[in-house]
Amino acid sequence: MFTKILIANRGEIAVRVVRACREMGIRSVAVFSEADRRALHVRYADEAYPLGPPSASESYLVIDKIIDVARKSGAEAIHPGYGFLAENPRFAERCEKEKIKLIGPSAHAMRTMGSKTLARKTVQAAGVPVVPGTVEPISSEEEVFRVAKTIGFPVMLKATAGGGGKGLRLVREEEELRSSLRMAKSEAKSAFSDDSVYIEKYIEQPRHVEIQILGDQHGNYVHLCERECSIQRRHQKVIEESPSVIVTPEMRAAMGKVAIEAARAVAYEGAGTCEFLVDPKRNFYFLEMNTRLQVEHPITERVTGVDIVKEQILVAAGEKLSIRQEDVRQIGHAIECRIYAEDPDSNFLPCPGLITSLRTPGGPGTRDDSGVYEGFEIPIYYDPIISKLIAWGKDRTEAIARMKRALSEYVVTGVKTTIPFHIRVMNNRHFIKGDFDTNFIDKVFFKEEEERPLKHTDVAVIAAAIQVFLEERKRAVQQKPSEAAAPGSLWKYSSRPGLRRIV
Ligand code: MV4
Repeated sequence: MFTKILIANRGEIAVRVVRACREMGIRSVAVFSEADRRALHVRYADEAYPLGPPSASESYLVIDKIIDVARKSGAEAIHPGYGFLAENPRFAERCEKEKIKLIGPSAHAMRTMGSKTLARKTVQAAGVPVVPGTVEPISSEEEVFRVAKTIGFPVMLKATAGGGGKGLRLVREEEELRSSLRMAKSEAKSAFSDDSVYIEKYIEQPRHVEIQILGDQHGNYVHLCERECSIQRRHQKVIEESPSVIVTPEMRAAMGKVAIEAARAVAYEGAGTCEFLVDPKRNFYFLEMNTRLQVEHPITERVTGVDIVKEQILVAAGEKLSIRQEDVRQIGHAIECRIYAEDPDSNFLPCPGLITSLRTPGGPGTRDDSGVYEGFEIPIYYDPIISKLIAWGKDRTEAIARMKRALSEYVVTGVKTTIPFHIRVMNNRHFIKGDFDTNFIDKVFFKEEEERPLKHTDVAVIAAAIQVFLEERKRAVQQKPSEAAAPGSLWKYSSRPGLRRIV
């Protein structure tokens, strides 16, 4: 086993990996940019080394700097977390050359899955159902017309180097095809310096369901069932759950089996995820494979009891997976809400800044994976995530109730957060029924909230609340000085919880 692991990441995921190391008796090495000098991952790790300027391209993304710290600290392995260098095959090759074990799949697996056409070709050959379309980039305008007519409109043009929503173009009819192709190519070129695109049949009202897999160096594979990730905004997941309400036991077994075949096709090692689109008739199609630990891995850990990060470390050290497929059980229901320093009332505008007070929820069935603390200033340079709140229950109803309870306990001041938004989703009738697809947030949730007429009872409640507020203020002002604490003092309010503080 390794004695020391470098974590080439920051924030909550770096904290998550440090925790696994500590439990396994492995020393942890943190790296940090100038903006992260006081970050939690730096405090929790056994050692920490500076990387330089705040901008990721001058710190967390600089391969030479990371390798240099690994050398200096004597780390035998590097955990890349997610984002930054996690799916970079050049980084994987460099680690190989330096004889430092990268905790993750080979450069070959990353490269194959990184090219969306090569991934489609490879998994299709392994018997995995892919969305109808091309497995090679489009070579001419004639070809795009021919293929689109064969598979039928609507179609989607996608960047070969894409993934995660960049370089996508929906084409509803033949007339739009030529101009859409030009636009898709120019978008792909500016985003990825690679203008190649391919074509797929457009799946209407799809759900995004993904399968977590684990593989070791001895050819053993297990899948850890599915995660439902359809609740997304601008291709960023906001709420995930496991199990998915639409996945039947037969479907789970079938999706798990093909996910393992996809992994086997690239001799996959470590933790990985196969994303699928599921149409309203429950047909499923491979979309892409993520060759990293994912943000939402805790919900799978919660329902299966498997510590995915520990398994990653074990298999990277050459050990066999600690579990067999027949031991995998999905127990109860887990939901994750990603809590961001963003203003849901201003189009989710990022609101980084100082966290002036913080009280995290606890109690039965909750987990809060966070990289922040009271007094920490969320830097402007990175993803403004505050935490991932996970609630577990014996069934979906209990998981939702616990999530609502935990969200109501959560207090963050100093920055705006997405907590109120999550509370609204947990109360949404479509969400409660499990009736949603990838269009839920924009086309259903916000639209419905905007159009909802104000009921007379709502107006009465608002009027009553204003009345109570005014009366309380009058009472506060009328209090005798001997009784009333100084304005703004918390003494009075701490012993009399019924009294609201009037500022
Ligand atoms: C699709 C699709 C419908 N049909 N492909 C968006 C992100 C990228 N990973 C693939 N995406 C989609 N590909 C076909 N052939 C619909 C989407 C899509 C989507 C997928 C998953 C989660 C959220 C989404 C939101 C909009 C579109």
